[in-house]
Amino acid sequence: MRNLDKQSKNSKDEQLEAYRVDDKDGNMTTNQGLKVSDDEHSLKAGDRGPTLMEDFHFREKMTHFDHERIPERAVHAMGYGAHGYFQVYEPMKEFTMAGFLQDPSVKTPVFVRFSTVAGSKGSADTVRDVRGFAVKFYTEEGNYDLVGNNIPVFFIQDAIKFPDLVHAVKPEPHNEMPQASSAHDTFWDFIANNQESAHMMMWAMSDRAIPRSYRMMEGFGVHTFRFVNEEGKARFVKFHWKPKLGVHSLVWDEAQKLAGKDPDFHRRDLYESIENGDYPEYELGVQMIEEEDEFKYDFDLLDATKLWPEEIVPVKIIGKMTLDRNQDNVFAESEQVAFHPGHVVPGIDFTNDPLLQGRLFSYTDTQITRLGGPNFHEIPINRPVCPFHNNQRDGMHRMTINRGQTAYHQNSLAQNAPRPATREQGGYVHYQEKVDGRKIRQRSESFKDHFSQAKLFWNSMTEVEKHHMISAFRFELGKVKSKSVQQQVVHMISCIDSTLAGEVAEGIGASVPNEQTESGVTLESPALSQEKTVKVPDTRKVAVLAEDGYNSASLNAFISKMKETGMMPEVISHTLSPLKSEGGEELEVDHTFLTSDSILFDSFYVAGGQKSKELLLGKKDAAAFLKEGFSHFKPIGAAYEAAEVLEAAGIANGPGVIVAEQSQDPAVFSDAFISAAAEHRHWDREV
Ligand code: HDD
Repeated sequence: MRNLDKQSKNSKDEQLEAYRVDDKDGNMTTNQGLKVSDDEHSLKAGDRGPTLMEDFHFREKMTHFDHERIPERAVHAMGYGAHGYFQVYEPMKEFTMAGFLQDPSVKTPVFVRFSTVAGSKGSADTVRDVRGFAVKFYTEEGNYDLVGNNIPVFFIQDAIKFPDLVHAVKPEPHNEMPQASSAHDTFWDFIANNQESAHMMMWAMSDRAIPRSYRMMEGFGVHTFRFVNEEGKARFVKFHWKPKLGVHSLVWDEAQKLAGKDPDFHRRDLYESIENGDYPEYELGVQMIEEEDEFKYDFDLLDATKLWPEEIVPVKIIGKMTLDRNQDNVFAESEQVAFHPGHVVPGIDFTNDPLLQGRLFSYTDTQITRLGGPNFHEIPINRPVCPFHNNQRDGMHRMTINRGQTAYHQNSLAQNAPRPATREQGGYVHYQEKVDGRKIRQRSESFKDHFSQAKLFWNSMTEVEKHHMISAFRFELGKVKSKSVQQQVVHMISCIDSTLAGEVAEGIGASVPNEQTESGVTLESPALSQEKTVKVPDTRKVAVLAEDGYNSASLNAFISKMKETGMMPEVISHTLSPLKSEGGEELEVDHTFLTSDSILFDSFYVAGGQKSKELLLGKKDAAAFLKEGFSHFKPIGAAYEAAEVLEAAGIANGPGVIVAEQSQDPAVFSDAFISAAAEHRHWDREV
């Protein structure tokens, strides 16, 4: 049940309240308010006769249904949102005049939409893809949208190439396959022939592209933006979201199976954690570079295929976002929300990053088709919480009733209202950057190093992460049919790292280039490796395998300790009938082996009790369940008497396998299990 008391009430929530309708109050009516007497039968001439045109109720109901769908987003079609709030930790006055970044006591309402990029609306959550991380701040100075991804760089440097990138990654046009996957010829053909994508390619083949949860991934604004303070002083800034639960991923086998067993895995995880009161939290960080240091680095700050290594430009943590309320209606909120990187507030400005500049056009443009006209800002989820006035009028679905005679500027009839505001009054004044140049279609020389940071990323990975990347390349390129495209990609990889190129080439039967072309970069950025992330057990799911005759003393102690720690134990058995312990106590079963699967859990525990153990040993599914969890490197625990169940599954003692000792203090066992669960995965296990 939703914990309404713990949810914060805020100005956006109050505004949305005016639009919420509870359809259970009152009679059924037509859209004109006429009470409906029958919703089961169309109006006919006789009980076997034709339906009559006169049946306005039938026609209205059917017409509305016929027009229920709107075009899905061109990219990021599959997504899911949540409400929450943002609070800054300390005033940011020195760096920016943005009002929502000044007062730590102010909670700015936010709406966040997480998404995949390539798949259609309704496609599986756990595919290998970049994740969208779009945040709308409803500030008192207007809406500010930070429309980011979970990867800090992008495939291309100039927005003019965006349609090409998207055409390449989307299903191929002649057969509309494959859905929500980059493992096909056109995507890799694009990559090999647009080498600026090298760095992003490495991220997309890393574990970042298969997150465990939307709650366990970072977010990045990607572009270099500007912070501008009251004095008009500007600094370059990059935005980061850092999840309090750390950054964690699935393994590829698990991700693929989840796409079938629970295509809504990430949506469900977000929804359920908010319903349970386990509110996802992300800290906002900024990296800042002084304007005078613009050319101090060996990468161009305007190039969106480059990151600023955190070890060189530290991330300053400035606030926290908490997601504490699920949507009421996914269409009204997630589907109709309209983000735009050009929705800014005073104190936040753009740079000349050519990718950002192009985005500033694309987002409003796409909403006009998607949301059916230029008035999408009036849709409840998109309305600012502060008043908005201008001379824009009319258009499809206009809802505002603008009173008065004038709708132009300047005017004398309405004393020139609505009047532009001066900078002192809060008017947005663009940063007065001096620009001087010839009109040319060219890329700056400083954008032409595509491989150094790709190599930096590779150097920063642990051996396990490197191994995952090799497998990802082998998988993706192994699905490519064109030998030429495969070979071109191997050549491209060899410009990054020859060992990686060799491993990939071997896996797909391509040849390794003879000449040594790899990037000479030896630097590492440890912050890029997920293995160094925060490790906590909170909200981790534990599958508790038990049958009749379980030992209630040890199981009850284990379950209460898990709950106390903030972990989520769920009981799995062969049927949903309540279990009876050795002493006759009852225990509710949450799932059966049929309705559940090991891939839905982070860790496993086998309950004690002789009879329970024998029943678990008697059927193959418990062993299969545990074996799969083990092969995905997940922590596994067992009560002393249940050790045999692990043995039957071929699970030997080793990393992340914890079997209670005879008469061991349950608290000691639980602590060991909790530490193992916090580790997320035990990679040093032989599987
Ligand atoms: Fe984009 C949606 C993020 C480059 C054009 N983009 C969209 C969404 C996210 C991003 C998170 C989904 C928002 C939502 O949940 O509704 N896009 C990015 C990032 C980029 C990026 C981080 C590079 C740094 N995008 C990009 C370029 C263009 C677009 C270069 C075009 C010039 N993006 C769009 C779009 C979408 C979109 C076609 C589709 C639906 C929408 O805007 O509202 O306009």
